[in-house]
Amino acid sequence: DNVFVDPKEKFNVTTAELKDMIVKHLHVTQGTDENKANEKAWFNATAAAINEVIFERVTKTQKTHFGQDTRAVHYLSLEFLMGRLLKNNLCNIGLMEKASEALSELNQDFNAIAEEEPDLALGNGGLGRLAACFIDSLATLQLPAIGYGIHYEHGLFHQTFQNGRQVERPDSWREYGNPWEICRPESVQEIPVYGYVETKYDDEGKMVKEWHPGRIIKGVPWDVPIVGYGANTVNVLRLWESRASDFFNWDVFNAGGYLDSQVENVQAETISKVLYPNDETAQGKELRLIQQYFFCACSIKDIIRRYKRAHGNDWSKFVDQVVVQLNDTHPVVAIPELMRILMDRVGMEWDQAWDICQGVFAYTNHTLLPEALEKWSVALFEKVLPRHLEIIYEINSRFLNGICEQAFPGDDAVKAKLSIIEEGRQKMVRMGNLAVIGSFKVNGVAQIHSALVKSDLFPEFNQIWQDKFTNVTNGVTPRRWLKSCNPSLSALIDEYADVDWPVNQDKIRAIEDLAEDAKFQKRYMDIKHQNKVELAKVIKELTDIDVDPTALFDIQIKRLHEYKRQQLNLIHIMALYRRLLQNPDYDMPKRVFIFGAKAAPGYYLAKEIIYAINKVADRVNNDSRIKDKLKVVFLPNYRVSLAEKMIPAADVSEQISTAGKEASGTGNMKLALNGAVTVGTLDGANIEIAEEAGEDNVVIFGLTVDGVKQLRAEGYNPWDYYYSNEELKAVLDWFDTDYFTPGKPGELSEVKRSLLDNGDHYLCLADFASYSDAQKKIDQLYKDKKTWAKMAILNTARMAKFNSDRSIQDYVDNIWKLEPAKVS
Ligand code: 26V
Repeated sequence: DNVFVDPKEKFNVTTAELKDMIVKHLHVTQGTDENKANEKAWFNATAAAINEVIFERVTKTQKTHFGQDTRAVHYLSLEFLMGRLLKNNLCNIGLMEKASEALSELNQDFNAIAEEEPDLALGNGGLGRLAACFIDSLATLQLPAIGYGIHYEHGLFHQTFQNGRQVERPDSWREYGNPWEICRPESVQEIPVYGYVETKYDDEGKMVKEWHPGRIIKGVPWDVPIVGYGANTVNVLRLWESRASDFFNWDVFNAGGYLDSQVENVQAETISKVLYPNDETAQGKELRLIQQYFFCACSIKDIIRRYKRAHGNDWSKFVDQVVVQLNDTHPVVAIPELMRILMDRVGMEWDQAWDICQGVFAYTNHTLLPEALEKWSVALFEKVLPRHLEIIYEINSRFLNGICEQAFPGDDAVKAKLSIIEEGRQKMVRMGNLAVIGSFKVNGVAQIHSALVKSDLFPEFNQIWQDKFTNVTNGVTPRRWLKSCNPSLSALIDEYADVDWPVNQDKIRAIEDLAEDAKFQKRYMDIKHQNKVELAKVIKELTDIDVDPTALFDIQIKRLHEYKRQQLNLIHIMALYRRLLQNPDYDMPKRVFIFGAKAAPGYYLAKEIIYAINKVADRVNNDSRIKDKLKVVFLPNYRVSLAEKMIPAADVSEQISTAGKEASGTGNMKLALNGAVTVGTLDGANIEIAEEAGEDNVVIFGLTVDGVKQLRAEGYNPWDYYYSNEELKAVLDWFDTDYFTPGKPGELSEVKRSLLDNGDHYLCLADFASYSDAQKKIDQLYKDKKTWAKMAILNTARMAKFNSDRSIQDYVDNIWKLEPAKVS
């Protein structure tokens, strides 16, 4: 029964019927007509029309799961970076062509209408986009699953540039409504916060704890349908919105405190107001802790409500029915929350409650960066969640005196390290340690990262529980990241691979045999060229810069962070510019360097790097001496929908993090899948990408993880590289002049300072020479059109490992132990 049915064959909705449905919704849900409607109304009507298919499937899926009493995974994440849903949903229900035809018969431009949709940007970057790819794969694989997150009123900020500097504006994605969500008032939850704990004794003399909360917050669920490819299963993403609890407010209200009650409303509604942009400053932010607790508590209650509907008060099957995946440490407060419910509400003893918790939670680590490992001060925890702090202390003392003492008898140094509580001037709760102690599995997100989680981050925990630590290499959905974002390449693949390649990606390997076929190479590279023509138009529109689509398009897209080393890319660009100034005939193919990146608003140096790239771009792009051989473009407001336009047009993919710092990367996978050649370090998933694509089809450079460790152990001194490399010295000194900021020398000096005086923490100077050589190799390869085409084709052909369906299957086999449920 695993026979694949092309989604196109499945819904026998004709183009004419779809047309009628869209027009009907223009009238009945948009209150307008074909003559008056603007593009927004057309977008909403189209969404409403396809929702007729989708919503029915949601109900059917839920009935099936309830009827079969399925085990399900609950994916808890503070972030879901969904992007736009119209094309994705059409792709997955197989109605893309018909919708496009229907709209064009109605004299509408389908692409313009799709552009009306705001991105659902409820995430920062990799971690949030991974969650989005995962829920797509879960539905496609027909697995019973639900995503839980926050219904932020404002997603990740909108970025503009003013004189080359980043300016943030609020993102109001929902300002004019969102057709993809359903409010579920029947599943509202009430969540306590603040207050104090009373210790009491019941009739049998047993100690009981009663939490008297200081405030109650209401959680309102909004469900976004998640359509699997083929649309058999439509799961939901359930996002919680905070409101003031009516129940709690009435007292104040009745006492004549109408205005006070409005203040309470504002405070309660603040919880789901805005997504935190990731920077170090979230630590100690009370609102962030409340966000985490609010959505965990709503989700745990929701899970228990659903379980009880099937099993009443019989808790014996809970661990068989429920698995909760914690996306980083952000939702880890769910562990003490479930303990609290089981003990204080259900009345279980500690051991039974703890067994249940340990059977339910699994934790994914997404970063080794010390500054990103979450810690909360004990004082803050006690103020917001007094009962949870007690439970955490109890978990900790049982762990330290039990398992830890057995494994490391009398070793106080190890105990201090493994303790959930960090002692010191200010006591802290270490969320990573709590996650490891409370979960039955802990995974990293690429082979090398998972190895480092074991060897460097949690070595003693790994000694205690060797079976707990595992790897699941990340992946991306080929539905969004190839089929719908690159329709021309997909059509070409359709000619040579079975139609089910979007679910059986291995089938794309069929084009391996054509990698050296001149005709196929031409067709493949013509498509790449056409995608570059399209991107050139976008660049012109957004920046007014003219770029030549025959030039090599070199793309670096990811959050701006020192460890990702956009500054290394920049100093290499400056070196090329200098070579061209010194020798106008310097031998290199025309290149366009394209960046997309948001900096966290409080990350000073990241913003200086953006400014420096923009200033260098201004100078380079307007210097006639270099005859357009070099262009630099920084596209503003990088986001999922912009990525979908950039990735299909990339020739080169920049993946140049300091080895050991990038846990996995997922943009690297999307770019390679679309035929970009990776210039990368041996870091994160780059290593596995090189293995799959073949060493000849990527360009690797730089220090390895061991090399980095060795250099640091020897004592790294960036000045050695500065003084011994004439070109590097000249480029760095350039930052102090006014060459790029006329009349304002020193405006770019912060970048230089970070690379010299401040110690070049991410070893840019150590890797510069090797990076420059790698880029020379790219120049040579690109000149040989046949070789280049072959490399690009083989990258597309060999990326099946990085399908998020494979990642999900790994989670299913090694962690979740789930069975698919066929929805007929
Ligand atoms: C930290 C913080 C702290 C302050 C408040 C908001 C916030 C949000 C996120 C984070 C940590 C982000 C960790 C992360 O995004 N890791 C990335 O995960 C990707 C998916 O596994 C992986 O591909 C990237 O290499 C990794 O950097």
